[in-house]
Amino acid sequence: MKKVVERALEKYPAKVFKSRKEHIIIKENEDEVPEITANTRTIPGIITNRGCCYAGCKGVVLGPIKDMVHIVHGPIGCSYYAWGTRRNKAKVIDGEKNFLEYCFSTDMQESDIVFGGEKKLRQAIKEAVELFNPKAITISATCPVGLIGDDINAVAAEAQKLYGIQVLAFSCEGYKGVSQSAGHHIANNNLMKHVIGIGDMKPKKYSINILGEYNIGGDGWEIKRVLDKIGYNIIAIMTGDGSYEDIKNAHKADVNLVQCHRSINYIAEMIETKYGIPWIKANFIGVKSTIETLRYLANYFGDDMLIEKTEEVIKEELADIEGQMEYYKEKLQGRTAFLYVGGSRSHHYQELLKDLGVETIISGYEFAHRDDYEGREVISTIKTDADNKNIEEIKVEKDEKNYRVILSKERYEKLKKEIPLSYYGGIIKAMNKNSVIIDDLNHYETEEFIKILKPDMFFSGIKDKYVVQKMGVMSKQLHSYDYSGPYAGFKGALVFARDVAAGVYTPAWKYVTPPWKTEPMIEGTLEEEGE
Ligand code: CFM
Ligand code: HCA
Repeated sequence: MKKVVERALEKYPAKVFKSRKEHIIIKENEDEVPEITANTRTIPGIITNRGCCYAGCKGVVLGPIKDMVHIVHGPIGCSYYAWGTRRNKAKVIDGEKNFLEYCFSTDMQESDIVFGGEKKLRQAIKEAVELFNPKAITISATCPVGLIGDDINAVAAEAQKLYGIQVLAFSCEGYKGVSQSAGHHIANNNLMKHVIGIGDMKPKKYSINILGEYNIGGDGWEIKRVLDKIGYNIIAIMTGDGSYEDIKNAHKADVNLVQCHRSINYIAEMIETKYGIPWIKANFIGVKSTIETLRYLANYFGDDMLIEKTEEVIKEELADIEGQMEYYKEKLQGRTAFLYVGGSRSHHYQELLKDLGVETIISGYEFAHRDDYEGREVISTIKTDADNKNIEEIKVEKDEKNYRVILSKERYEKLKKEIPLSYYGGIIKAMNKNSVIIDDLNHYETEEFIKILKPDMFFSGIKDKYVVQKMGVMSKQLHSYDYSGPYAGFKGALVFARDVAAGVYTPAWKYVTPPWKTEPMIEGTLEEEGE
């Protein structure tokens, strides 16, 4: 396997080879968790799949909150690209507002770059208030704003006074971090500082939040359907089909379920410190994972009624899908996958693929940190560099008025042994011996690994899907789900199984020849098939 990696990288200049090697590991032993280099700058000139800090802040975390107007302060291109492409669905609730179909931008021009854009931003906020009357506004800065020094915080503070609604400024200029990840952190900080904790609703029994679930293709709705059936009361989903009103009350929940650890673990941790609410790592992708997560949650509350109801719902849901899942498993069993998404799905989807008998032989993340690879136990050993230091680390303290002791110390310690309480173990432990784990994969390496490892299917994003598809390998987008979904929970697993089987079995593959059938992959001559 080591040779495989060397072969994939052999054309690189020595310096690039040395750097990229640190981002690629092979799991040589079942119980080994090797160290990986992650969350560092992409080498200039390399075609990475990563996005920018603004994408992580506005696009990922803030964007799905439907009842706030999200103004992008910058040239129109940054907004236009992000307009509706992430498929974070939302529904209008009676009398409430949903601005997700709009795209609000200050449309900065050259003259604004030269003379400053604050005036334009003030005007944009005024128009947004007059035309849409939102409950709150966010302002996200793109690259030029930071470069010319517009003071978006001052404009936001002034507007907040003038209009009497919250106006939050996010200095998430694209270059602020090495990837989207910096933007997640910036968005988490401001939501924690200004929104979470200001609501005063009276919570019901079994109140929960789901953190890091963005309702792509309707995933959040499918998860909510099952949790509602069991009897949980979801206060806030952050931020899929999200609402400013709900997020204000997030501090009233009894537990936080964390689906995407990378994008929101900051809020989970800060809520625990400030309000005493523990979090559990969840995974609603995959049938076995969904069952496991539901059992963790029931165990957390330790209520007999909930435990019983959970088993009843699991039985009911399984009865609905089991036969068909078995059918698709027969069709897909024994195949291999190359799985490469942003910061969570590359792990979560391995579990769903396992349900279908498919083994992930190579995987990794665009922008995750070492803890998403190696587990949270390594956090204290992660070295900080100038790029990390650029992102504010906010310190929260116990809120004496709203802090609740939800679990006694003894119960906390006991549960910690049984469920992933305030813990995430990372992707490496979930992968098989000899699998390749790769950080910040680039287009060149994608093609090399496809040729060398010959996976049966490739799961990634818009930028590389078609290259690989044209190489003759079934390719599927796991960001947008290729406009399908939901893929979460029980019913979602079946939709995924159907889509993957359809992709693998389409007769179109007869018309494409993978490169390894025409080009020799090792020195030597090619012989005709069958000889
Ligand atoms: Fe979390 Fe996400 Fe992901 Fe992510 Fe993203 Fe996304 Fe993703 Mo695209 S929040 S880390 S920054 S699960 S937008 S919904 S699909 S890269 S793997
Ligand atoms: C982003 C959003 C993205 C991009 C998807 C892709 C998404 O990172 O800005 O590259 O296919 O999920 O929409 O991750």
